[in-house]
Amino acid sequence: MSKIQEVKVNVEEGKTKIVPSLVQEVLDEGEKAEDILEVMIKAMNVVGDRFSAGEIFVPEMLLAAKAMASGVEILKPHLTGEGSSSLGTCIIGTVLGDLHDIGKNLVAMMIESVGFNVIDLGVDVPKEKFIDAVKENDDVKLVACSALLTTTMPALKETVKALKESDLTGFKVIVGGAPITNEFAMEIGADGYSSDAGSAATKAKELVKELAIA
Ligand code: B12
Repeated sequence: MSKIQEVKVNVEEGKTKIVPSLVQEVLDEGEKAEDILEVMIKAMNVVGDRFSAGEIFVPEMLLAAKAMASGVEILKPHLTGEGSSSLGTCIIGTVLGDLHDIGKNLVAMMIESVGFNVIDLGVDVPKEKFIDAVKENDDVKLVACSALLTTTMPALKETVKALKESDLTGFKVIVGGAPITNEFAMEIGADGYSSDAGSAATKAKELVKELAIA
């Protein structure tokens, strides 16, 4: 088995102690950080499928998540560039009722790397907390909301609605997460959507440029 495949299998099996050193070895062998991230995301899809099939349960899913997070820590400096220019503040969080944060953390990392000052509200964030964060922080140009469960899509909708109906201005709202589509994002009134962390950073820059033109 190739070393990169070993990373995948060890993430699937939740081997938090092995994954960081294995990721480092694969990097040292010259493999690209983006490719290592891709196999780890594939590993999480396998884990999700096994969970759906009733082969594994929440504790195993949690271990796999921890293993992936430990690998991402090693990849971090290789995935992000030098965030030079200041594009303003981005408030990010996973919506109310939802505890998934790996994707949100990757998005935060990539958005930071293109020059935003990122304030991460964490998981299970009520809409009021997003609103307060916009009020309490300077130069907020972007609010990014994540939802990973079909059951938390309504909370995403409520959050976007609350942000848009508030008297706060000067920022755009971007949404994402596995069950979210561009169509749903537009339907609930978000300004932008992206399917992955890399394109989220590009979209974030585009949205803030639109703000400057408006
Ligand atoms: C790990 C995991 C967990 C862990 C989460 C740990 C953590 N710290 O995140 C734990 C064990 C806690 C968990 C719990 C549950 N989970 Co879970 N989980 C997963 C799993 C296996 C991986 C998720 C993940 O990290 N993927 C990897 C990351 C990199 O991908 P991502 O999150 O999609 O993010 C990318 C994009 O979506 C996008 N993105 C994400 N956020 C944002 C935000 C913005 C603004 C933008 C632009 C883009 C963007 O960019 C990211 C990077 O490329 C998925 C299966 C899957 N294939 O996704 C199930 C899955 C999401 N879980 C599921 C379920 C059912 C649950 C539980 C309800 C199980 C239970 N019975 O208790 C609970 C719910 C808990 C809760 N209230 O949130 C289902 C959801 C089904 C559905 N239709 O809603 C899935 C799909 C598994 C399955 N196949 O059944 N889970």
